[in-house]
Amino acid sequence: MARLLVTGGAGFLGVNFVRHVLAVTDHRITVLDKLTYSGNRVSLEGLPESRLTFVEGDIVDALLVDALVQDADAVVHFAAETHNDHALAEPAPFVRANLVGTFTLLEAVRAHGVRFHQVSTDEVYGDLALDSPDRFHEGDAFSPSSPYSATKAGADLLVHAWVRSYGLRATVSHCSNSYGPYQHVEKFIPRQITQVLRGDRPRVYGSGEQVRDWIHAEDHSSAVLAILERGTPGETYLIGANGERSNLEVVKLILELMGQPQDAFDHVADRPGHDARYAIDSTKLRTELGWEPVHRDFEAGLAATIAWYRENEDWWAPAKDATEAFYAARGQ
Ligand code: NAD
Ligand code: TDX
Repeated sequence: MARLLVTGGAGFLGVNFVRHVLAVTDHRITVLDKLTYSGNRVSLEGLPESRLTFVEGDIVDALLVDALVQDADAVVHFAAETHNDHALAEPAPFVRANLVGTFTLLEAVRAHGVRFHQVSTDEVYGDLALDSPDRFHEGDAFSPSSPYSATKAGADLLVHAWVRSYGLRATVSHCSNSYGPYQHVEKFIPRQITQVLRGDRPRVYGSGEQVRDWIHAEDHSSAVLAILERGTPGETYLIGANGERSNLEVVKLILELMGQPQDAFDHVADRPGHDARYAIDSTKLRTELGWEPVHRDFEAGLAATIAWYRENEDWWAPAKDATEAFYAARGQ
């Protein structure tokens, strides 16, 4: 039995990971989360208190981080500022949480010789052309285009430097866009689902031809656990499930699954610097660690996600008005 420190465990992917680990292992988990606007304590309700401890705190707080790392066998680092539209509006919190926060954790795991896993994004590799067959691979050079992805890339570089310089036992994963329960309503899929649930129209940035490579959050969780348990320290793994779809395809599928006409959405102002396409080659994770996704049917996964938001309005409704006010001020 291991003791895991999970940062950002009250956010979308962190909650899904905590729930997955508690279900399939006998590990004990301490969650460290600042409960920013995107963290939600309610998402962790109902889980066994004997195996889950929640600490409200900041990953930039070196004393707190050191004390928690000291008691852990491994740290799984999800905590971050994660929304591209916020990063464009106000990048400072991203530099603080993503760069200084990761640095603070690295210093603590270095001091105590603790295994570390960095949860990162495919966006560090920049974007791909819409008409190219290319996909991202582990050896590709970082080329982030946005304030968010630049801070994630910077944090990943710190991890690699700590591995090389201090012999840290660390792995890094880069995942494509995830969907599933407990995702904040600011993100693409939950925003459009909750628009329809409220009787409003989905909003597509620009042409909507941009492509994202969708993976269910539960598959992300099983991949991170596989890397933690069987990955080689120092190595990078790309996580993806061959889920490429344009934003237009996704919004039309949401409308169809929710019984609405396929043209019942609006095109709104585009995102500045909008990345065209992300696509993951996850061959290394599959062949070296034997990982496979469970959710291979995107339509079924999306229908289940729609059902979750339909049934959990109490969870998302408190954040919806502020989210839409933020977008309205930007013509989105
Ligand atoms: P999220 O915004 O839903 O959750 C982030 C969590 O981190 C929140 O609970 C928040 O309270 C916490 N947090 C933020 N700043 C903190 C700080 N200073 N100290 C402690 N906690 C803090 O994000 P998510 O979608 O769950 O993403 C989690 C991780 O996965 C991030 O590192 C992100 O870059 C990465 N990622 C996400 C996706 C995706 O599609 N969601 C894809 C690839 C990678
Ligand atoms: O209302 C919208 N309309 C729209 O067309 C929103 C919120 C988004 N979009 C577009 C922008 C993107 O092309 O949908 C796509 C997905 O947007 P986001 O959900 O904001 O995700 P993205 O910017 O692709 O980044 C996500 O995946 C990688 C996560 O937010 C990151 O944290 C993760 O690293």
